[in-house]
Amino acid sequence: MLQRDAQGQPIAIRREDYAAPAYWIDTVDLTFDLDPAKTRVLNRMQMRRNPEVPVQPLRLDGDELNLARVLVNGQGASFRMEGEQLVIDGLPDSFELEIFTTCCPIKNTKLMGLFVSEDTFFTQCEAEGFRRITYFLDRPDVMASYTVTLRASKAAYPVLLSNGNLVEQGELPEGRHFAKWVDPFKKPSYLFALVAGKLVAREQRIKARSGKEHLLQVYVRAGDLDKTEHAMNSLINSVLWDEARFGLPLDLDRFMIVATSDFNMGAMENKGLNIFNTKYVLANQATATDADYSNIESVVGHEYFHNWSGDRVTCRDWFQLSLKEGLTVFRDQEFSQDLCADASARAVKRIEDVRVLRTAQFPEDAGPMAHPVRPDSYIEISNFYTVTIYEKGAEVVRMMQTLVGRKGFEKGITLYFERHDGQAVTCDDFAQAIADANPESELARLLPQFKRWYSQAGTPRLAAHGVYDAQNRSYTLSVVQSCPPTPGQPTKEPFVIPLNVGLLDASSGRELPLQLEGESEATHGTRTVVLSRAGEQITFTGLDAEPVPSILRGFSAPVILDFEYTDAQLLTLLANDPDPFNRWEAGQRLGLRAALNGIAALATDTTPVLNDAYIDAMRSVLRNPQLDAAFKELVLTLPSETYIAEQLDVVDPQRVHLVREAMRAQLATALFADWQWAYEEHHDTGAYSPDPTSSGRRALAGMALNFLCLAARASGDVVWPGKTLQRFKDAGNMTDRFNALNALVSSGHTLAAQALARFHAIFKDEALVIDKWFSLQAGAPDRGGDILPLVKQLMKHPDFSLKNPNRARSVIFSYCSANPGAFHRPDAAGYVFWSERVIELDAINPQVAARLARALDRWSKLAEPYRSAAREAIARVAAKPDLSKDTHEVVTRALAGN
Ligand code: B3K
Ligand code: ZN
Repeated sequence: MLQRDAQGQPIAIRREDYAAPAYWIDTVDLTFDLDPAKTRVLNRMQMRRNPEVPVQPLRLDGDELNLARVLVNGQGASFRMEGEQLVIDGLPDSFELEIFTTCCPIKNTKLMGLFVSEDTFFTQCEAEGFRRITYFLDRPDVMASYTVTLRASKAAYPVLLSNGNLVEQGELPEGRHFAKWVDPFKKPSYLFALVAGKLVAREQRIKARSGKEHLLQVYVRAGDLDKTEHAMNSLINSVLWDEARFGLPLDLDRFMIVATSDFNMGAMENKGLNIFNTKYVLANQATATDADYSNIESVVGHEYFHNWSGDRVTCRDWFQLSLKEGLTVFRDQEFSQDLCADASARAVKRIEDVRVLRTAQFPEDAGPMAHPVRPDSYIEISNFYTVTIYEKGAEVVRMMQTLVGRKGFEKGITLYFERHDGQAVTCDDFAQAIADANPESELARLLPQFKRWYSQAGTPRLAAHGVYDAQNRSYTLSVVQSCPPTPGQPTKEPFVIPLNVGLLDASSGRELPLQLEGESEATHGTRTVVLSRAGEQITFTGLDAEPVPSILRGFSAPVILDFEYTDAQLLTLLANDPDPFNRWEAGQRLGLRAALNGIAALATDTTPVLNDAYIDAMRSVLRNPQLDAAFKELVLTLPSETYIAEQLDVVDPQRVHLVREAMRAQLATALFADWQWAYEEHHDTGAYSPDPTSSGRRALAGMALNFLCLAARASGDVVWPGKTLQRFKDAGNMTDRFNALNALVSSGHTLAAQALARFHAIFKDEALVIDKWFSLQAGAPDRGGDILPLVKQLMKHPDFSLKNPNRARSVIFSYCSANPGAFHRPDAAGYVFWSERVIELDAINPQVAARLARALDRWSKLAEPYRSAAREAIARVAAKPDLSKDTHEVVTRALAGN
């Protein structure tokens, strides 16, 4: 229920209002009688007053609970309800509180609290779901010891799981049984979990460095056991990696992962009992793509790493969410990189991560939902599980590592866990620990200013300019930083920015030694220059000619770099930069420049054209025997429509789409022979293995097939589409099969229909594959407005369901959030569709609805008629009475944006 103030406005929670809890909960003893229609929950807590807080009534959070009984020290107690809160006055300093409630898991479509998915009970408590299970101090700084007894029908729910160790189990009358679990670690309520149902497990015993044995389990439904090997291997690798890289061991005898097909997000790090969306667990070569394999590895790692960064040390309040999320994303990114066999594969991972940041987080930081990595206020915390908290938060941690060095960072992590183990702490505590472990570092010297990364929203911009002084043989880079206003933050102070720089010789492309003014010797390779003022100059000496600067190598800070590169300079970087990130970036800049010129030219009716130099450069990359296939695939991928749109002040999405499609068509035709060569050279990857080298080869072969089908569309050639269909039929793994299907669908070839039908027939019983089938169609390039009618048709398909988040995302989000060329229609029908779905979903699942609501975040940048139509659609949603506070917050912020 939406809580409103006297003016009828929903209440915002503010960081500055944080106060310690008035009571502590030492132990919680929960007994569940599980029943889908009416589950009984007996909650017995040992509590005491917090002596550091003035005496006040106890206020327990609740949400959609039926309260049956409240006992204090075994006696009936008087209490009152204030909204959804249960309030008890006149309590002694310490007492036992017993609360008996019931809830209805089968009707829980929000998937928060206790819910049923495919006849199995699951929970999701982060951030505020525990209050939907029992009345509680549902806040992360209240940490308690949990004992949990689960009782249920043995036939229907043979497996009963909760956090920690199984201490007792047995039979009960009437075909029921029970299991009792004790978690040896104190935890906040958001880490509580239970699972009950018909499940089977893949098991593996491992020995840690200490010699201690652990049991690892991956629980799934009976038919899915053959899809758990990769998740198990990822888990084993995670355990070994955290111990090796940060000295952080597994602290439990048993570590469980359970998969469910109904889940609002990717996965959840409940102590010892991680609950996962099936999408991030189940994989075999027939059903999962290389991208699925790599996502599973990251998400399994991510949740496992939370065991320390999140569970052992947690957040004091939800404003500190990035304390655990930013750090844990950083850790999972490092994990995936460390598993790579070589530098090229590491760079590919870095480029992929930066691409996510720039296509999703930069727009967020420039839009109405922009918020600092540590927000100052929220209405609904679920709306703040964002790319800013996660991905920008990870970049902030990465900058700390850059400033103190890899070893220094490891020391900092050790100190952080030594200091704060078992505590609920803040982002300040984290930064302080890293700095204190490295007292001589630039981070320690600049700490208060560095922490502006936590408090100031918006993406900083670096305007850089280079001047060569022939007389002094010097080159001076002037860098001016700025950051645009964001909601509630009209002005910004300068950031601390670690800037990785190198110089290339303009004629040979070779890397030049670096000698800063005042230094007696030159160094080789990349230098980190730490910027902290609004404007700075960096002068390099000993240079015989104007060099080509390679700035922001490895994307050393989450900023936008403006530098007036000439095409020639970019071509030099693309051909020679030893920093693979900037090598890729040079190609992106060239592609972006062509796109922006094309968009501007279209206004005067000239056809957009990629110039020969660009085409030749792309051919050289494609044919370069020194480069890996995965890297080539990234370089040859044009900047996305979303990324191009972000560079424009006023966006005509149709024009962006048209120009990018024209560029793709041109690449297809101009490089036709090269694509044939690339396909023939890379399509055979032998027995399936998801490693970076073979997945890179598959990615490049898939890209080649895509361009070959696109070229065939223009030329009328039937050979390649035919070959593609054959490839689709013969493929030995899902990656090759799906790439072939995609090539037919996205080129709009007539063979696509039969391939789609066949694909559905083969995989009709594989929900995750059927999601791909929906998503491919809803996300296909629009031709003359054909996608929206198709999307509406797909929603009538018997396999479609709005209640299953994965399925809803596969159709609706693939269209509204991931297919701008199809969604932004001049007739506004896409927006009307969007507003109807947001409203419809809001009544079922507010978290999913609020995510979808964000699809129009950037409406105020749109050109007319899109802008007015989008605003109207948002206003229509906002005007709906009884909106959840999730969706309400998103749409009102969007409208306030302009
Ligand atoms: N911590 C969870 C996210 C919970 C989202 C709640 N709306 C997953 C993760 O980041 O690992
Ligand atoms: Zn996380």
